[in-house]
Formats: sequence, C-alpha cells, structure tokens
Amino acid sequence: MCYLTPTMRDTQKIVDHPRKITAEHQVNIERVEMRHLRIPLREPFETSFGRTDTRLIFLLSLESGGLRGWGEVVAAEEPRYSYETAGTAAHIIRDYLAPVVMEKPLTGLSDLAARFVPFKGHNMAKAGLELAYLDLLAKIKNWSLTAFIGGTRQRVPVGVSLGIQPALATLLDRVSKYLSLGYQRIKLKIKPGWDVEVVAEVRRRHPDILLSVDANSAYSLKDLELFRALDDFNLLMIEQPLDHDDLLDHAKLQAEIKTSICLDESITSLRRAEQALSLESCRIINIKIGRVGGYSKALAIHDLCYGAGVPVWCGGMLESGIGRAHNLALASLPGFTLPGDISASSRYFERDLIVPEVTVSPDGTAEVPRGVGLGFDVDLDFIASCTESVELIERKK
Ligand code: OSB
Ligand code: MG
Repeated sequence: MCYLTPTMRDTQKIVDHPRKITAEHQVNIERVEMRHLRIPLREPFETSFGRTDTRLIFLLSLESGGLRGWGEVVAAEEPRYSYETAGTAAHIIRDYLAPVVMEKPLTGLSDLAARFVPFKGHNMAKAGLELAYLDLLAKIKNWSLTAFIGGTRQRVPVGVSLGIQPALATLLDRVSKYLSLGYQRIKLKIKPGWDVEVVAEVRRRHPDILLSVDANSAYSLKDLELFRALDDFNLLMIEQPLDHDDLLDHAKLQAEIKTSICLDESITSLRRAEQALSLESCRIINIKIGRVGGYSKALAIHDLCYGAGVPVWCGGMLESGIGRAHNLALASLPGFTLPGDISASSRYFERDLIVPEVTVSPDGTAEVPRGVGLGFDVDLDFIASCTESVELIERKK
C-alpha cells in the first residue's frame, strides 16, 4: 500500500454524500451554557494511563430563537489521555471560543470552524461547541443530524472496550458477557504486565472473534519483541501502541509487524491524518470528534480515509448519551466500516441522560437515530439532579 499525499485531495471527489451542512442559514447564538455533572460508572474503567470510577460529564448547549442544541466536551478531569481537562476546556470556551461564537450570526459549520482557527489546540473544547451547533442547526432545519452530515447507515456495528481488570478471570467473564450480548468486536486495554498472556488466553477461548488491543501509548520501539508476540494472535488491530503524539516510530513499527496499527491519540487534525497515511504509520484510524476538534475535522478525516480506502471507526470517551448520540450520527457515514466503541448506555451507567437509552441488539448493532437533531430526548430533570455547576455565557447586546 502506498499513500501519496498529492493524490488524496483528488480522491476525495469520489465521496458523494447527500451532505446538507453546506446549506446557508444565519443563526444568532444568544446563550452558551456550560454544565458539569457527575455520574458513576457501573464499573471502574482502567487503562494504561489511569482509572476512572465516576465520569465528570461536561455538557454544553447553545440557544437561539427558543431552540437548544446539545454537545459534550469529552475532556476528563485529569490530563492523562491528552492535555485537555474539563477545567482547561471551560476556561478556553468561556474566555475565547464562546465570545467569537456569539460575536455575529453564524452562517455555517465552516464559519464556526474558521472562528476557532486563531486559537491553538484545545480540540475537545472546540468540538463541544461544534456538536451543540450542529444539533441546534439540524433542529432549526427540522433535519436529523445523521441526514445533515450525510450518514448512509440505519444501524452501525459496535464493539466494546474492556478495561484492565483486577484478575484474568474477571476479564474472561466480561468477554463472554459482551459476546453473548452480540457485540461484534472485543477490544482489550493493555499495558506492560497485562498484555501477551491476557491476549493469548482470550484468543485461545475465542479463536474466531474480532479481537483488538489498545495500549494508550504505553510502549516504545524497545518493545518490538512484545509486538512480534502479539502478531501471532490474528488481532484486528493494535491501537496507539507508542507515544501519544508520535507518527515516525509508529511507521517503523508498522513496517516490522503484520498486524495493522490503528492510531487514536496521534491523530489530532486532518494534517496529522494525511501525514500518518503518507508515512504509513497506521492502516486504520480511530476518529473521535473531540480529539480532532469537531465535526468539521471528523468529516474531513473520514473523507480523506474513505477516498484512500483506509477503514475508520468511531472511538469513544465514556461519553454520556449526548456525546454517544453524536457518535452514532458520525458512525453512519459510509467510511465507518469497522465496529465502533459505541456501547449501550447500560454498559457505562445505571441511568443515561437521554431517552430512550442507547441499546445494542443481539446482532451487535445500534440504531442510528433519525428524529430531528440528535434524535433523542434530553432528560433535563435527571441532568439537573446530577449537576455540580452551571455557568451561563450571554451574548453582549
Ligand atoms: O483510548 O479509546 C480510548 C476511554 C477513555 C479514553 C480513551 C479511550 C477510551 C475507551 C473507551 O477505550 C471507549 C468507550 O467509550 O467505550
Ligand atoms: Mg484508544
């Protein structure tokens, strides 16, 4: 496989979605609401970078003409997955992004994205606003978000991401449970000391399932022997084995192993995706709307990969139903051919923030909502009961 950057832009032309987001419409944002709430996870989620017991959820809404669009900022409490936190995102939104959003009427997604360009980084903060804006715009136009962004699927294949467990027996039990619920792919979180033996045992018991691993950048090129060992288990992919911002070492590793590398943390922009393909740092890309800075970038990376024949899938950040509803819309695009980390609400929480909750059917798919906007009702009473803080940013008259 050879990915030559100059041809990529041309290949994008073959992507012919009925995408409606280019439609012009002036929207005056009157108010931005930032809301932090805390909901316990049903089980702690442990990765190579740390453990989460309760999820601090950061909801963002934009209001205009009596309608309200919802988004979620996926940054965690601590800067362990990336440098952003719920705190840094609130600061960036309050002091820089919300003011330019409300400065004058928005004419479209590209207008919104262009207003964010002068501010470096802080992709999750930017993405939260893009999510809320697209939900609002879809509501104004009476369209479903899915139709709006050119989604083509009515159901999407899903997998589950299983954290590091206190004991192998617990993990094996979880694997069996999610397979029996229909999940099409199992992803195991790995770290040094919880890798080859664990993978070997899961593979021995389930020789034919789609199985992948996610290291969240816990290894280096010095671990080549470990990756050679993992090469024997017919894994669908090894996700983000090396440093969070690396492309070159991943290209070296990909040249040494059969298993496809999938990049998560390293893909923070369209340019980084182009460079990763051109360097052959990976053969698969995990797209997270938050990590790449919003719908504008997620759609562009999708189009790039679709045109280049590189499979993508929708990653997750232990979102509430609001973020998950956006993920379902994104995953309905034609290039999302691999199962996403979009599990049922009940996999994460006792009770979710949307009605109905997200469910996974026995064939391992989730329904893409087709109602107006997000396509789910937002449970305002339940949200109010979990809220820790609310901050309103009003437009200057
Ligand atoms: O690396 O994909 C990851 C959760 C939090 C931060 C990073 C990751 C994850 C997951 C869980 O793997 C995916 C999900 O939401 O189910
Ligand atoms: Mg990952």
